[in-house]
Amino acid sequence: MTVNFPPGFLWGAATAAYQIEGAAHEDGRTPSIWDTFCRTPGKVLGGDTGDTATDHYHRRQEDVRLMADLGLGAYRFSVSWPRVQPGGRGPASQAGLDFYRALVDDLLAHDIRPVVTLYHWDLPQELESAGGWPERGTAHRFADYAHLVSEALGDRVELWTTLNEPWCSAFLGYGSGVHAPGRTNAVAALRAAHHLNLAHGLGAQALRAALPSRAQVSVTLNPSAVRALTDAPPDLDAQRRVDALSTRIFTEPMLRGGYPADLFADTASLTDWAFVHDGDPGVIRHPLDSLGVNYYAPSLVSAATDSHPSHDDGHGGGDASPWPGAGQVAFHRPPGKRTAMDWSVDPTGLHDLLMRFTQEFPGLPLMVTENGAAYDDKPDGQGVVHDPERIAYLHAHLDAVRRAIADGADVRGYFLWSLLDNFEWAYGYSKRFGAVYVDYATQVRTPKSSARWYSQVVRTGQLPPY
Ligand code: IFM
Repeated sequence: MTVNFPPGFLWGAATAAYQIEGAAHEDGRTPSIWDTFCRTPGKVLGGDTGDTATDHYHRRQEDVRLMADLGLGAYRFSVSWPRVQPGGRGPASQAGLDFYRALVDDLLAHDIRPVVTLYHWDLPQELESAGGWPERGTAHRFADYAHLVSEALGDRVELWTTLNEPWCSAFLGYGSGVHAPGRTNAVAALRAAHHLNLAHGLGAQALRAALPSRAQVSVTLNPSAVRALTDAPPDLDAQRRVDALSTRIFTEPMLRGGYPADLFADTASLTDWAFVHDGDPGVIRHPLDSLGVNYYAPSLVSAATDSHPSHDDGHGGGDASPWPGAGQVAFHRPPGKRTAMDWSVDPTGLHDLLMRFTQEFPGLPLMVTENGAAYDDKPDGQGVVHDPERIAYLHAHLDAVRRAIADGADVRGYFLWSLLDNFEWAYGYSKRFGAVYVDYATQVRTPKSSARWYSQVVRTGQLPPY
């Protein structure tokens, strides 16, 4: 049966600056923590860097035409902080801002709504050298940066997102160290999480102060759809711990104004959380116009036992953990199909998350700001890229969104990750998430069969039978 999505549903695709732009040394851009990390031996597969990426900085117009050909209604991209405010403080780079002004103008000329994310992981290296996210000052620098971007783009962008997936910035960047800046310190990771929350609150305030009242302010999280292996109390406790560290550490302060008590208890042997100052909760809690949810795969956990020792959750890091205070949690491989990231394919996790937030935060609109899958796509002899697994993945997950809407969730849009194959962080260019194939030697773009399929969904607002 063909099913319809609500009128006005926003259909889009997403990217992030460091993953696609390239032009790392042009027009005054200074290095970000990812430029430094890529140059640290052994950190990124194959020694890949974002120096050229998909050369979007120079192919902006071609890429916007591609989006228009697909019929996209919206495009979610991030602004590179070190491109528009070199060094992370002080005056703006007009050349950097001009790039985003031109991008937004191109999008609007094609009736594509720009959705700006201010921070998708590319902290200016100077700010990391001054302490990075574990230091409070970084949150204030972020607010200045938010102000500067909103002044430049506020007349033409209505949809704003402060941070993308702060869990990754804090816990992969400072806990397991598999992301930039590659530090492995549990307390630094918790401090980073708090200062990212503070940055969100201060940034949201700066946006509201500078933007016209029609502007909408949001944040994008990657909440964990975490399941317990059994209903036994120790396994349920493992689930609770991971839920606190992955999801409630952000949703509770951002949407309710305080950290969960169980998170403080779980991490009490590591820190007394004195870095949370009086007044911070009131700053972090900021009325949002929507909550962005990124979803790829669920997690399956239990209490660690002799037969199920605590082991890697798939985020790497060896002995260093992205889960401070959850050392006794064992992560399991859920059964079933997997993507090229070795992530399990389970759309019920997306439905569960959308329903959970509907129940926990009634009245808060939701937006699926990322969803997609990596597969080992290759052009055939005719240069055509067939990716039936991605079509199946997208179909199943859009069906989960459709079911959530039918069950009462107020989901306003869906953004496929990603428009283009791109730099997949520590995996370099080895993982292809794009609906559009990129030949990195020539930079030629070839829409995959999933792009044509998605285009039909976008144009009709209907999910065809599968
Ligand atoms: O590529 C990333 C993106 O930058 C953030 N969300 C997950 C994607 C796939 O790993």
